[in-house]
Amino acid sequence: MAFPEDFLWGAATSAYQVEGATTIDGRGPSNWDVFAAQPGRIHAGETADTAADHYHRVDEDLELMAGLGLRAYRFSLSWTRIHPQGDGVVNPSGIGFYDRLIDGLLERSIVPLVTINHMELPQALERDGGWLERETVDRFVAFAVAVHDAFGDRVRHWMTLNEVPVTTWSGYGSTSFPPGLGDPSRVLPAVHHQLLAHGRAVREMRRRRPENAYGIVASYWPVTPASRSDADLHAAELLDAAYNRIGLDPLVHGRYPAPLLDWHHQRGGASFLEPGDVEDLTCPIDFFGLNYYGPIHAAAGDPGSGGPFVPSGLGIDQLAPDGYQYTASNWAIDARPLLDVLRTLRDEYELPVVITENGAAFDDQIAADGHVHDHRRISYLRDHLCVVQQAIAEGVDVRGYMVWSLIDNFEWASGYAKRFGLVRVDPDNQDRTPKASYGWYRHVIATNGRALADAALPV
Ligand code: IFM
Repeated sequence: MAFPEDFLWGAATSAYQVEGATTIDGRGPSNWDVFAAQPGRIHAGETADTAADHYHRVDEDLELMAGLGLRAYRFSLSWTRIHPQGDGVVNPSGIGFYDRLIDGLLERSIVPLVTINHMELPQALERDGGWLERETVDRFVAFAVAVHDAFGDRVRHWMTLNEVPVTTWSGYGSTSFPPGLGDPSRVLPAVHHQLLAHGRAVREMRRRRPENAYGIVASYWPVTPASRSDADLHAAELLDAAYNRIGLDPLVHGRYPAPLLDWHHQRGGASFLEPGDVEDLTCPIDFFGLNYYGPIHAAAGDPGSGGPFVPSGLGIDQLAPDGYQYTASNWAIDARPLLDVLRTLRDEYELPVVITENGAAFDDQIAADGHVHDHRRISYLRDHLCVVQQAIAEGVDVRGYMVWSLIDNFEWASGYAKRFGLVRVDPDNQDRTPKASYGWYRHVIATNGRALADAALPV
């Protein structure tokens, strides 16, 4: 069992989580700047003002990528570095920063994979209603076209948005992301406008450069019901619709999952589909960017129940059953359901896949010898890569795999408490220390995956 010779071995980050430099060189305020400044929103009152200081350390980070032997690097563009007010007026320094990053990647033979927007919004657009407004769709399309015009000659792989369902449930359904609305009945309209923005942007970009590849990124959390009772099965079906199918069914089948639409209308949610929308949603894509972390276990609950991933309102309890190991984020570790997800993407959605995120947070410590022996991360990555290898052997068209994340970064409401990186970033001075997983992954890449079978590697 081998990986294709042109397999995109990569690592990923996102702009807000690594760049820092939020107030210089013409960058405008993003909704996360405003949200993070509000007391009680982020763990320990932390902000992303410095993050991993990637903006100033881009050359050092390019060298880390080259040292790892990366064939691909997935990153996102800060909307307000380029369009500071979200109104289409360009800040040339923003373009300049990404020119430098993209050229640095190409000089090192690393394929750039660009996410146009990863979970943030210009505050100017948030103030005017954010994704509840159709106007934001037009603003996003203008941003996508502008960055595609600037970088589309060098960037071949484009992803419009990252994890629309998670972002929207967290910010509109719940209060852990901006705008912190906590009104589940607003989730579907806000999701719909983002998917519309995606489809229209793909159409515009493809018209300009049909030779490029266009997709979208979403996480897929396989849902396991607590029992075979009707109530638990229904809870699992609703959660699967709310977190997984909502991001795919509209784009491929042109419709929202029925259990979710029923739930929305029962709650008195407004209708949101307008003539012509389905045609825009279903604009064909070339690949699906899959973020996989693990399964969710769900049971029927009362209207107030929920969990880290399940906002109250769905009437679903999220469980943490025995028999699993958990990451520092308290996410169950299980690589096996990834195989079913990949088969579903092949059989039901017929989409080629790039695994755009996979990884885990652990409480990494610097040992007395000065190294970070993150063997649990190595074991996590190895198990998931073995599943990817099996899926490829079964004929699933998986074109690449990106570790989340290249470097430790700002993990949204968890601040700097959750560390996902192959490279440790000191929270006080942002110094970089490659972890054991960095050396392990370098070996896996150098052998095009054959080292996965190597018993001598640390596990
Ligand atoms: O850090 C996030 C990323 O921004 C989106 N996918 C999941 C990661 C880990 O929580």
